[in-house]
Amino acid sequence: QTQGHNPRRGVGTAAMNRAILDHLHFTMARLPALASRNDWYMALSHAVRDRMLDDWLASLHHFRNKELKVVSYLSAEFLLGPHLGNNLINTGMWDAARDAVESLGLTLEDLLRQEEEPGLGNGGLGRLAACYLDSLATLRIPSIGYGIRYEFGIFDQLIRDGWQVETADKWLKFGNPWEICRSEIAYEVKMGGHTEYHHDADGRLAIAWLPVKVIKGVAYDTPIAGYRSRITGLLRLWKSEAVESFNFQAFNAGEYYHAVDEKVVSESITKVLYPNDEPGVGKLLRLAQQYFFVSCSLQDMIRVHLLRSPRLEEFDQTFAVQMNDTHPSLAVAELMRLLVDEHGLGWDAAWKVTRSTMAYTNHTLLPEALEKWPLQLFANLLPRHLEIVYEINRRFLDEVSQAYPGDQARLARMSLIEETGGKFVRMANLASVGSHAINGVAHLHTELLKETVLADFYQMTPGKFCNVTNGVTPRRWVLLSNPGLARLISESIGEEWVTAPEKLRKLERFASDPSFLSAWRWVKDANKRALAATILERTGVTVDPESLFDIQVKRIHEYKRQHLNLLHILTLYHRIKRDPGAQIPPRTFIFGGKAAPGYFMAKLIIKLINSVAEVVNTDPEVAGRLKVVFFPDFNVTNGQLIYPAADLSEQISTSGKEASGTGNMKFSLNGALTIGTLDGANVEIREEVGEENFFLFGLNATEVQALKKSGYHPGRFYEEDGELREAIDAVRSGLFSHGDAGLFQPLVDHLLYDDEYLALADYRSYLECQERVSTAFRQRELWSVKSVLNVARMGKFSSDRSIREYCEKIWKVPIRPPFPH
Ligand code: DL6
Repeated sequence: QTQGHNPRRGVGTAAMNRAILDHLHFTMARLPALASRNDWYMALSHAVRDRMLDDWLASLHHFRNKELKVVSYLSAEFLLGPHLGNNLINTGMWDAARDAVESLGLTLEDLLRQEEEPGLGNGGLGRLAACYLDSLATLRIPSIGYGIRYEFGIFDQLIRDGWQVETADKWLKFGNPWEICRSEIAYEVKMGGHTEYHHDADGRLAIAWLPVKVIKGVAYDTPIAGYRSRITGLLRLWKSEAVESFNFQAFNAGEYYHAVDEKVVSESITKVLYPNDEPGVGKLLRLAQQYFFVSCSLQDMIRVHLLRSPRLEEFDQTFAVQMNDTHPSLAVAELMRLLVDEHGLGWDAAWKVTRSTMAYTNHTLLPEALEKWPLQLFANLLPRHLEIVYEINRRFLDEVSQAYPGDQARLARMSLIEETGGKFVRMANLASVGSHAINGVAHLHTELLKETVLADFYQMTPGKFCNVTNGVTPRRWVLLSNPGLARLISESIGEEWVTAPEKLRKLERFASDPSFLSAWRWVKDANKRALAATILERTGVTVDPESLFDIQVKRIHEYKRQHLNLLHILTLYHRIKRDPGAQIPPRTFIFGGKAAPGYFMAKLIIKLINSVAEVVNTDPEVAGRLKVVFFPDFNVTNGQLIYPAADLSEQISTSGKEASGTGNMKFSLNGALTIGTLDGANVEIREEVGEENFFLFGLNATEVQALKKSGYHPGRFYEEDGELREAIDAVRSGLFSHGDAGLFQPLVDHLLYDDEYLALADYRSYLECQERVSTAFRQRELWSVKSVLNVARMGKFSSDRSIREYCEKIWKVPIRPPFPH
């Protein structure tokens, strides 16, 4: 096509300008004079999407190449973050779009702000999936992300009187310009009912599943631009619909409301994302969601495979399927059902291909987070799958008995069915048995997985286990969110680091260059000022950008220990009140994160943060020295503003509890220093950046286990440490709750009499470490050196490296050289 004449193509400013006006007119049906900001955002987004389509269609066509194995990433969550900015960065259209928008009298910044981010995930696991899509497309690996098109994503968090209030995330309310509904790519998904056996004409046993309900899953496709790779990946999300959305019999009989019953029930499956950290047991709708998306995805994959080859025994040559945690682990039973019941494969052939296709990533060691479904609930929804699970289990337990004769306890532990205290289907066991590879998400996590939750499976099949440490995409998390830093880095060492982050090492030699260090500080200060302005706007709190920005943003959970951070703040508060001359550099403590709506203790922690903020921020005796902020509604968009502005990153979980963490990587990649325990990927971050550039404190995982085993008495730490006592007593006194001594009592009691996550045991070590932080921050030059060295040595934590490892170790997909640009 001739550049500039076709409004759908051409990436210069003039072409973009015409394309935006064209979409405003023909897509949004608006005159410029009457257009709202959303009209302009939609017009720009459509113009950008048009320009992604040539590459996308070429990429989709490429998938049909029989020689290529396609990675299928099954995930109940994709926490994508806003598309527009990322697409402009990855496709190289940023400057043209900005200029075009400005030529229309608007600003790109304003239009970027207009986008409602698709919050289709809870936190780390979903965001990881989004980073992996970016890397898969950037590395030109044929891939499809399969998931659920939730109508309401993760709730929006408001703070009212210090408490978290949840509101529905209506992300689709103004339309979604990035998705394409493929009404003709739709599958039927059966649910409930019972099975019947009969012999067919040839005398073979045939199994019929007679469901009570059939729901339709419709594909919604979103293009995922690789970074300058000319490859656009595919995210295919399923929306549930009624097979028949309108019941004419009911309507004709005058039952107008019943006429749409089916539609309402069917659509409820993909209505809302479940917040995690909620007790999973008993949530029929969640099990239905998991089955629904897994079934649609596998039916889709089988369709694609059959376009290439009629032999389903070769399915594993067409697809490598990665199960992102156990949420999609029904895929094991569903693929067996599709192969055996619907496509006539024998059990052994089906099992062989199922196992060699599937792989399982575990993301948590917390026993309460390991999914298991009440057997009866499972049987009611998925009667055929329960039979398949039983058969897998019977055969598997035979193998276990042969390997470990007489070991009944082991059999009971490894069984897919838990039978002590109620019957449950254990999804981690199903995923482990049905996969050829099982991986943890950081070295320590994988080791602990092998020693604890999956120890029996490791002992029986050690070769299945491997580690792939998580990573994050430097495109969204540096280029897009920290343009000042990205520019400074590229001016100094060239642009290669964006796809070859090991090149960041070249920054090391600039760490001794005073003018570079001052430019580095200038960037950080500008980011801090930008965050300070937003904090003022959102919370009404004025913070000093000169102060140390000490930030903890992540889900609120006791194991992540936001309350340990609070104990430090309270101790500093008391120290300054006791000794106004105390040498404590001014600090701004910034928290952010959502608590699961049903997690009482996490919500109480949010209330306490806000209550402490109220007292500290208005106490003239600490004015200019301490500020505490709870940044509401932490999400990807807000993260893009927050990570670049941090001086100190709080990664203070109890050692052995955080599988990996990825926020830790984003902070460090943006030049924050970390205060952290030896937990998750912190261990590897410290190894990479150097122990002198990382503030380490606390018990390690072995010590945590030993202390627990020997009998942990948190009360002793309280008795023996005066400052700790003072901090806790202040909370229980009502000082932060307008005299209501009872308000925080549950939290205090929890700490004093249980303290499952050892906050009191680590308190003193944390405090001493924080003093080292304060001392270091006073030497600004040295701090900046450490900050540069952090960024220089974070190359390992690019999600490109993680994806290459998955390709090599698990998917057996060839790695292609970077796209030349
Ligand atoms: O692997 C991604 C992310 C890790 O970085 C976090 O450490 C881990 O807590 C998180 N896990 C979950 C667990 N959800 N489930 N099940 O989100 O995964």
